[in-house]
Amino acid sequence: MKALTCEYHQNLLGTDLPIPRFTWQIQSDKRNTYQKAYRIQVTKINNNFKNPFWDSGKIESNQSLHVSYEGEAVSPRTRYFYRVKIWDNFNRESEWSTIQWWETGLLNKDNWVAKWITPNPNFFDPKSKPISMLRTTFQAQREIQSARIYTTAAGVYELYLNGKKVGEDLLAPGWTSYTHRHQYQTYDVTDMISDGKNGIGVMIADGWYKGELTWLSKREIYGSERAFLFQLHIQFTDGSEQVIISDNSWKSSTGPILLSEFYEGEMYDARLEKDHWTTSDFNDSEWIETEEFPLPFDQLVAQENWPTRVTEVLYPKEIIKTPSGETVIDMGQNMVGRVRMKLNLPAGRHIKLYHAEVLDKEGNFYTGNLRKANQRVEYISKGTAEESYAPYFSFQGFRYVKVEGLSEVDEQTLLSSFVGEVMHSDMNVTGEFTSSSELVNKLYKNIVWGQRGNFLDVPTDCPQRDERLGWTGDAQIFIRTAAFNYNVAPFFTKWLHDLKSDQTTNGTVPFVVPNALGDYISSMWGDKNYTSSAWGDAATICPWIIYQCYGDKRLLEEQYPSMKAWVDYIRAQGANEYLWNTGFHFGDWLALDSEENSYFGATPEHLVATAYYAHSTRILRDAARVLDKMDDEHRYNELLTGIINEFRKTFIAKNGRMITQTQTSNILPLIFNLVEGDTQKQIANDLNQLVVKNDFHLNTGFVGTPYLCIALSENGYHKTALRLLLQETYPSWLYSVKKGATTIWEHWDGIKEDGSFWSDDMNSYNHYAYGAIGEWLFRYIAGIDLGKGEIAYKKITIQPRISDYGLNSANASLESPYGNIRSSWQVDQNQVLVEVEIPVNTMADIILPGAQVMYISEGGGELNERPEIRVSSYDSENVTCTVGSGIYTFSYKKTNSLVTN
Ligand code: RAM
Repeated sequence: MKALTCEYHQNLLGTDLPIPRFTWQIQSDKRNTYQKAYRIQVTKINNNFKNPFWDSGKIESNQSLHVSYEGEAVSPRTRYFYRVKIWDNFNRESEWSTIQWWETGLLNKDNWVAKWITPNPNFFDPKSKPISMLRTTFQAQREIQSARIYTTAAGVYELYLNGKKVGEDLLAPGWTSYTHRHQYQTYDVTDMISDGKNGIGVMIADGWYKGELTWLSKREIYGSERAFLFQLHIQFTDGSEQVIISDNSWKSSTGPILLSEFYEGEMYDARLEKDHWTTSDFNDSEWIETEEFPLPFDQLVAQENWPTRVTEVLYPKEIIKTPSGETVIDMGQNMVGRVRMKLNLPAGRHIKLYHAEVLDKEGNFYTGNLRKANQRVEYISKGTAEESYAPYFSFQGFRYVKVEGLSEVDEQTLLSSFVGEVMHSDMNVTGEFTSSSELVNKLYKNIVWGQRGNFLDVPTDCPQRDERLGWTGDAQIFIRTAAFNYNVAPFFTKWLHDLKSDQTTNGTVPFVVPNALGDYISSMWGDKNYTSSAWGDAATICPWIIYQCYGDKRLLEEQYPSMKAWVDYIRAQGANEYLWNTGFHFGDWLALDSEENSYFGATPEHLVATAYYAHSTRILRDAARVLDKMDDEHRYNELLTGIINEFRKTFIAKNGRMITQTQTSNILPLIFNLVEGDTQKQIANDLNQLVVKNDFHLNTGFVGTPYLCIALSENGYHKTALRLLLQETYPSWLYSVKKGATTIWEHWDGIKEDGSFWSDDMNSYNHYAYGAIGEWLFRYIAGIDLGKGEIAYKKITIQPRISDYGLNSANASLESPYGNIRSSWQVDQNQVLVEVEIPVNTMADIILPGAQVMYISEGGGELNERPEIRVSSYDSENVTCTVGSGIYTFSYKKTNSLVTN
């Protein structure tokens, strides 16, 4: 038995889920191993499984993902230990797994006894910038057995107990649609509490709750007051309990953080620090009382997402003196997080740090593209040895840091005084991709960095300018790639719950989730509904992808009403129910075939809208099937047929060609299965021709780009797709790599060939959308894919598209729910080597291109010596071997041109 998890976590602290699910991976020394039966036991007393709280008994089943707990109803604040054993197809019974646990949170609002409190408004102007500090003390009455804190804030908070930070989470409670859903966190503080006197302190900043958001400089979107909620339960060894809560006996003050905002940055005067303010013996006689505050409790939910943390520390590459005389630290990587400094300075020294993504073509520090986001961090020293500081409640998107106030410090000291702390949702890494092209490898790294920078609690478009919003379109475009790189199931579970909360009663999905923009854009474009095709479709696409990649049927079920409301919304929009030809749309956003200075690509917006309408309807129909909703399945199947017919009538000419000849117009019908037979061939041919005529350059935007290479590879033009990938001149993926990019840009020409920039009004250098090519790298270059119609990689397709063009090797792995999948190939002259790893309890079709059955060897022996490998089909181009789990090494001489097109 390998990795055993409960709701994607090894040990899960503080969940409100009444029925958690278990998943396990199995190890075997034999090929072709699968599970025949399992048994799960749960106990409330560690190690005591003699009288388990729940025992599933031996269940004959091959299910090893998301097996639901079926014992008695769980109690709040309770730890449950669990273990699993399995029986396999070789009649082997495994040992019991290691013992792991999950622990419930407060479960429902009735279990909150704490009060929301806020700094007294008579003493603290709620508009004031210094961040709030709240504190109290308490006496632990007896010998402590265990202690838990349940806590959250209106704002963002950091909590301290007896002088130490509680947990490693940053920017808790994260960003949700607070009016509907407000996460609280659970911390195990057993080891932090002393017998006797204890002190608690918390700092609260405005954060997403009331701080500045959007380029419209909106403030107080969710509320006007910072507030805090805290409940500590201490269990004593004698079985008694003590509860410490937030109430108006807490006191408040302000301290060294004079300002902290996401866009603006942070201002810290170390001379104002209040030493030991979170310990019990601090003298708070001058602190002011707090007030109880009437925030509701119904919207409180236990943390769903991975917490935000520092996941890596980067060391500066060099110090640059720019032509205009600035001192700039180069981190060598466009990163998101904060700079930590460690300095020895006299008291009162004022240091300013400015953060930028790029230097301009003269090599000077450049912040034009940040718009109103100052990204400025100021620190005033207190004059002690080794002062260490990094912003608490702000984060920056940057590669370069301009330093002011340290002119006498030499370069070496500067280099050793600063580090970059990379921050994002702390998701597990699941993917890896390399190939024989260093440039492609760099592109892949840039894609991963784009995800890290923009998966900071919500999937944002960009992490640096005065925006950083959860644009729905960007999220749906990138989600499949994201699910290769990292485990994003909890991340999207939380975000989709917010999407559902922010969806309006008529089904409209806002442009951004959480909806910080309100109806601004609609008023700008005069549309009554603030939504757009391809953006709102995140409502159907995202839950479906999470279902496909992780087998998460519960999320699909939870989102189903939202998915349905979105499709029904579209149905009510068009001139007839099969067409979406009204309203505002972003269309093929930022495509290069747009008119001069326009953001809107040339592909007709209603073609995009209707194609996506079909796509969402198909997903909804398939989801209805999965969820056994037969009437809906039938209804939406009919709707889909109607939309496809209408799409063909409206957007395909009599000669079987798209009425507009843009790359994206041809991509969409291929990718969304809106055409077949000769029409499909014609459209694929047209797409290929458009690329060829453009000298193997793309000109697609947000809608076309993610699917361009897939449409080509799927329709017999893989070589064209490869040429697009390997294209180094503008516009192409590798163009930015050649220009030194370390992340993905928002515009193909973010930096133009002459070194000048795209206009400041919208030019991010860390925008993951075009990184959606990552999906194609995994599925069509390395060839790791879900079996057709399969979920969670229960059945895998390994189909390396080995080519005689460009690449001669590729290697990818994916930590799937069942375990590691790997596909690695290399071609040397005509000799092909394919190495594959398939996890236990799954099967795979391995499609070997250019192979002939009798010339294939595996692990040094002939195929017919390997009864566990079944040749399930072959033709003149491919041999398909069907296998169970194991590691396989195929080698053969290729017998024909590997990729004909
Ligand atoms: C800009 C960004 C974002 C995009 C919207 C439509 O704010 O480019 O990525 O989704 O426009």
